[in-house]
Amino acid sequence: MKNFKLFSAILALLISVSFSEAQNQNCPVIPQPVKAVKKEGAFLLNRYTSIRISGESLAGVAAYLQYELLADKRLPLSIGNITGTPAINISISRSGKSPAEGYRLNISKERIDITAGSEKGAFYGVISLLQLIKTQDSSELIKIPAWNIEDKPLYTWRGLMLDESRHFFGKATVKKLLDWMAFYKLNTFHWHLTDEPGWRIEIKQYPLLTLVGGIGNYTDKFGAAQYYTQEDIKEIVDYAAKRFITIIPEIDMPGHATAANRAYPQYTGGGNDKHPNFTFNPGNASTYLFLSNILREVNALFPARMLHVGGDEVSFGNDKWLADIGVQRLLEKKKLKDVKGVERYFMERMADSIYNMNAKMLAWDEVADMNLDKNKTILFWWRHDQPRQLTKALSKKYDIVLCPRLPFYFDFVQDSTHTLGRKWGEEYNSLEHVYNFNINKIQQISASNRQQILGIQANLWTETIKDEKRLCYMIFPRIAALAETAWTDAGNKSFSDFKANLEKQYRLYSEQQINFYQAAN
Ligand code: TNX
Repeated sequence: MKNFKLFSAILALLISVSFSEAQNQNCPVIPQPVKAVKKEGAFLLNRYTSIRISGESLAGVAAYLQYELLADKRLPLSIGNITGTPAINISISRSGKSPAEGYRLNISKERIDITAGSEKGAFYGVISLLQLIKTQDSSELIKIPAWNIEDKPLYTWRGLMLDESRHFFGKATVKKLLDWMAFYKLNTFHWHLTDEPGWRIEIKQYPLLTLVGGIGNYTDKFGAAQYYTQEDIKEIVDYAAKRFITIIPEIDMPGHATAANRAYPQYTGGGNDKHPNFTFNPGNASTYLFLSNILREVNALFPARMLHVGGDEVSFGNDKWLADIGVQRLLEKKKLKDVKGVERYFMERMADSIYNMNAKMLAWDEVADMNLDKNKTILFWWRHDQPRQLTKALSKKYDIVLCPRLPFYFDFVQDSTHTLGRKWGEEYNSLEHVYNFNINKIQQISASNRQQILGIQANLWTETIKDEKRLCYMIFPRIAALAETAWTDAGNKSFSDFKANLEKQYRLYSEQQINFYQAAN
């Protein structure tokens, strides 16, 4: 009898151990890791814990962890080989086997180990550790529960776009956004810097772009000029780089060019009553020089070597093109048939000049109609109601970022009762819609063209967003759903677990005075 009891106890133990080993427990990290196994015990973090790194290339990653713990927990840790202290060990193993951006995080009672194949992977290990620390209930003692985490992202492009032409938010807001992007392992910040209301980036060769073009915004036509100097840009690019975030600048053309045309009317291609001076003039040879000079400066400011040139909604304001003598000559000389042909000529010519800067050309899905170098072009599918454009982009073998309006336009409201913000008929973008986006549900994407999809991105257009408070309301918590959808494989996701984890994030938002929407569903 005694033996039987012992036997069944051992059996129960074995079963529970193997069960917990096999199961991926819901870990309070967003985005949910690929594999997370909870262990017994916890690591006691205190001021005597040190941070050790395997090489100087990890100094920045260690410093990030060090500063976050000081700022958030008032814990001043030291970096280095301090013997006799329990340590957080961060190391790189360049065996070539570790997946890009992947990491392992092992927490035990005695030590914490973060190992990765690259600095970026190590940074994400640090981020997961910080999330485990910050989501603990605050107390004097910081006990980090023991976890063994093995992780890597689903997509290489995990993006967020901010429109600062319609309304300008400024450096402090952008930095805050970059902090949260890093906290959720988003790695690409797409910066929409020019449009109808305002031009927001200093170009040394053409100072009027900001001095005149920077005046006004969507709600106040005559508001004082607001823009980023080239020094500001450098500061923000560096800030992002420390968080392993790449910034993609967007200079919209040939449409959405109104602000530039106010500053330099000699390049305008006209517009109409609703969108005056909406376009650049594709029939004027000096337009191409003007725009290439601008893009050269922009390319020098952003190390990404990727220039987004819009290319969207040209038909909103190209009414005057065919009446222009320069455009008429162009039609004749290049044997173009119609305005669409002119638009194609314009984009292809700009593409040439971008390729000559050794940069990639990025553009909205309208550009799938043109013939560009598939190795040097990335297209953004945004018109969810035009799956044709996605099919076209796929068949032309372009790399593609998916940012369909539904569910990835964060200027769309998140609840049926909300009125400030856009809807698509009755449709809107709830937290759950963002969370449940699944590439497998898009018919146009098959196993054979799947590798052309670089990833996903949410776009924050700001016609209806005037200040940081409103901006945060539209971003939080949808940014967390975006991040998990971009990082975690569908098979590993669960909306109910995500919602449970989100409760802890709400606390963090409140602590940092983030105005967020607490989804009811
Ligand atoms: C479409 S997406 C636009 C933007 C607007 C947005 C509003 C795209 C390429 N163009 O200019 O701000 O809709 O939701």
